[in-house]
Amino acid sequence: MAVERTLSILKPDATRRNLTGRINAKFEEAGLRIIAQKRLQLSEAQAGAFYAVHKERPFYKDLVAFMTSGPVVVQVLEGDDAVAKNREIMGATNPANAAPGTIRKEFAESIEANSVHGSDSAENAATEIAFFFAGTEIVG
Ligand code: IDP
Ligand code: MG
Repeated sequence: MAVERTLSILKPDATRRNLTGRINAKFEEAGLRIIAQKRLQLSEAQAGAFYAVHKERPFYKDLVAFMTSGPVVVQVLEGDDAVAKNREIMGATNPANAAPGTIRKEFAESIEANSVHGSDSAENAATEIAFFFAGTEIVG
């Protein structure tokens, strides 16, 4: 297993309900280390650019509105197989399909307000990390 880094976002539904510590505990209990973290208010342009891959999807406009509806916490997680491990800890996109014990099963409000984002490949992780963090802000 290779040590990897992945980009994680605690979404506005999570910050609004004061869940940042409980969600971070899930990452740390699973062996992922939070090696960079900051709280941000995303602009419409930032959220739109971050989710540009979903531009043609029917939920894109609502997703951008949701992601700018309150603060987010962006993070870099590091550990063995971090990309896949984080997706496992997060659970399925739709909380109705998420496995017991996952973040989305325990905390998500809906398929849209599903508490966390996690990169879906090592390649996308590198792009997404660079979107939010300068190299000097990441301390492994
Ligand atoms: P992921 O976050 O599990 O990788 P994606 O398919 O990449 O899921 O979708 C990005 C985000 O868009 C989801 O986390 C969720 O917030 C939102 N989303 C995905 N599918 C839907 C949908 O069918 N309706 C509303 N929002 C959706
Ligand atoms: Mg995705």
